[in-house]
Amino acid sequence: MGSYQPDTHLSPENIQNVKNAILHKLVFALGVEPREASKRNWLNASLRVVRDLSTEAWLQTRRSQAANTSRRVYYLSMEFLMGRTFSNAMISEGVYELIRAALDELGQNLEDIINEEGDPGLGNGGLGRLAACYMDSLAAMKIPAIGYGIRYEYGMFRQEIKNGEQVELPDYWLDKEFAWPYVRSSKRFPVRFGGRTWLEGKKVHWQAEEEIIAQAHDQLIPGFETTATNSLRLWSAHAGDKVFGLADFNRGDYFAAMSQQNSSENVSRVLYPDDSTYNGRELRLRQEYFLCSASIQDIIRRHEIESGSCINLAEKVAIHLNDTHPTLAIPELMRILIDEKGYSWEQAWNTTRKTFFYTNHTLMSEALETWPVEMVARILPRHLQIIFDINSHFLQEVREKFPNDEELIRRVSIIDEQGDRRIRMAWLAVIASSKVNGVAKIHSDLMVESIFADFAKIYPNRFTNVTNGVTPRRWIQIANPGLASILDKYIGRKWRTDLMELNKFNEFVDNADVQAEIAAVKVENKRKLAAYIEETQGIKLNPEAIFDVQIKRIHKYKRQQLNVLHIIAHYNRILKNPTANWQPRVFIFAGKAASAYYAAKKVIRLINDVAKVINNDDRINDLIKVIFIPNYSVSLAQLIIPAADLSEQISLAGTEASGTSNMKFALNGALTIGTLDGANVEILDRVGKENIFIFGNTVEQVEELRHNGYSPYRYYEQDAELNEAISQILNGKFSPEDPYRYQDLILNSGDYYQACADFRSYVDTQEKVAEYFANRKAWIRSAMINIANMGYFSSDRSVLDYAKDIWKIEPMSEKQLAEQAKVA
Ligand code: 4GP
Repeated sequence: MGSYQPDTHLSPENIQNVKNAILHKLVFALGVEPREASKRNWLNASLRVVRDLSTEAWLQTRRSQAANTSRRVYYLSMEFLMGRTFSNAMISEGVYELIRAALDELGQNLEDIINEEGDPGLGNGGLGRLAACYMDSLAAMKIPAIGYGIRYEYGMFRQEIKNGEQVELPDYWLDKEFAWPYVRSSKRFPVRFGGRTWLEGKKVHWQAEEEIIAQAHDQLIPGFETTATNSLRLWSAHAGDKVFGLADFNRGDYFAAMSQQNSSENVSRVLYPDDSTYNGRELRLRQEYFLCSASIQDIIRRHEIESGSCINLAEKVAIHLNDTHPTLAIPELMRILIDEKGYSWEQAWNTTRKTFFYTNHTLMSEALETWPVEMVARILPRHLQIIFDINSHFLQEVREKFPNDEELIRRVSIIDEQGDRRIRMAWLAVIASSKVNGVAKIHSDLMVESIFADFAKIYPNRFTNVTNGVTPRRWIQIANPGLASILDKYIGRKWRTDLMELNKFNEFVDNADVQAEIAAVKVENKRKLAAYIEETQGIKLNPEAIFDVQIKRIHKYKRQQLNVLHIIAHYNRILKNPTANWQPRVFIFAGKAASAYYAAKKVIRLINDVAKVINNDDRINDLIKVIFIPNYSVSLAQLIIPAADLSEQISLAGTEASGTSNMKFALNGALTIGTLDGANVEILDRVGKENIFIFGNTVEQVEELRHNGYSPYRYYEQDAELNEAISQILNGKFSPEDPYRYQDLILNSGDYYQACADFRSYVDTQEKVAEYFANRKAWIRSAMINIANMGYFSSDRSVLDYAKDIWKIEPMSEKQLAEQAKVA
């Protein structure tokens, strides 16, 4: 810890000081008297106290980063799913117990206060949560970094389930006061849209027709037990005074002018609720440019203050693109360097292509962003010219390397000339980045064999892999304090910042006492989850049952429908043989479906319809319960994951880029049932095949089936259990009031993700799961082997890999972190 760090021992004097500090914030920052303070007031007062501690470190980190000669990385992402701040900040500053004691003396319960905090849903799923884990790890690993994103007023919608169906409600998270971020009134940048360009000599001018202001909001990202405290800077859009439709204003039509203001501010109004499918709407393009333009201007401003000019930008700046969403940062940097700083095209391009790095998160073609040339011409006319220029330089290079291959030129051109002409954002990202990576080994391999095969030929050294990871602070220490204290007792505390320390836990997997402790913590976590479900849904669960969990976005490729088919088959088996020695099971689902994704919403309804029938069937004597937990969030994941026995990772092989919940589950001692897809493959390598349940077709087999004309009917006809389950769904057994509800769901939709092909292997493997669970000692031992061998999947390891192999950044030392320089 740095020298700024206060004494955080649990002494009576320190407790008194913290109490005073909280009371001071309550009165003088919030204007509330203690006797009238609500839980939220106590939360915000306490958050302010912790923020004061982080702020000193934050200011010091900014000074020392400015003095540092190494690069800083700027992580651009349209999504950051940060989860709650308070616990994380307290553990980073080492004051968790101190705050607990102080609040206790003030008559407040820390857990209640923690649960008061909202959970901003500024992301859809994996990509946004990964960005949050990386922010945490970059700070903990002392890597100089700033995250850039958008402060959406409305995050991901709030999901309610009504009559079994998903209902979307707006999530206006800003109505709950949130005392953590700083509004940086001096950090404002104009972002321009539309208008026209013209040439004057060699210089291009851009006369925009609209200008809005990006305003910075900084969230502190305190590194765990280090001075290093990075920033996450989120932009909000403001109309400023330039957007007023001048004509309206002159006519005195104030209201018409104000409506223009509203439409400008729409840019940061709401997160696009989509995942893995691309939704090419104009507002989204404006949002993406808004993020890119404000961030690039800020990066250049900071660099010029620190370095005196723009000249050595690429030596000091690495810009990371979290998927293609921020790819417009590339032409924006080119534009500023050429049009505003007077660089030649070559100088600007040389700088740009050394500065950018790009991570691909999905191979699904429907997720690849493309924008109509016509739309970009209208909204970003100057950027369109730059993209055309980049393309023509690039195609010339390709022609030189591969003469007479016009077919190749057509495929790799940034402009897709088929139909309405479109800009392929992934192509632009690849061409302008020094390195491009996938997020798990199998995904990175498939990436160069499939979507980027041509580019891998043109740029053989550009592609690499960095397997995703998750932060052990949030996903063990905060989510599972019981497990954290067992680990502390047997292997010491260092796993928090060096997760490979978990290897030492391998020594204890045969120790009956430790096994009993692990088993007890698991049951305790299951009780906690069961209590939540009973309170919110009135359903009682048996904590001795297998807790079989699938929580993630609802998407066909993730195959929640395969899980449901197994539940129905299992139910049918019990009904046919009710007295057999069945293992009780609780099937738990959570996740949101994009609001326009009809099939995914139907799957939610099917889960709830099946739940209604099975949960109320006395004949099965509570041997099965099916639960759908509404409104999935980071906080809910923190409650559910530590309580899981079985982790469902059942996507069709070749479709899930990595997955990260698979890592969180295994780290918390759940066994995985999964396909050879994404990071499951690497989890298998580490835990060994005796401690994971792998089933289903491989990527090659999936391809072969597809090649030969896959038909789900073949399986339906040949497999009696599958036939029965599907027929029941189709005949309305689970929706008697509307028997045709699911006519279009499985067979008739063509089963693109081959659930029917993997059904037999899945069901047989589930049977092995039940048998294995009956031998509780063996199961717990396997759970411990999972925990002990998950060290590799720390996001600390991931960001250190990025720093070393991709960004070429050295982590800072505490000594460097104590240095001073002018703050930018
Ligand atoms: C997700 C991928 O689907 C998931 O496999 C991966 O673990 C995660 O990114 C982080 O790399 N993709 C998205 C998305 O969330 O929006 O494309």
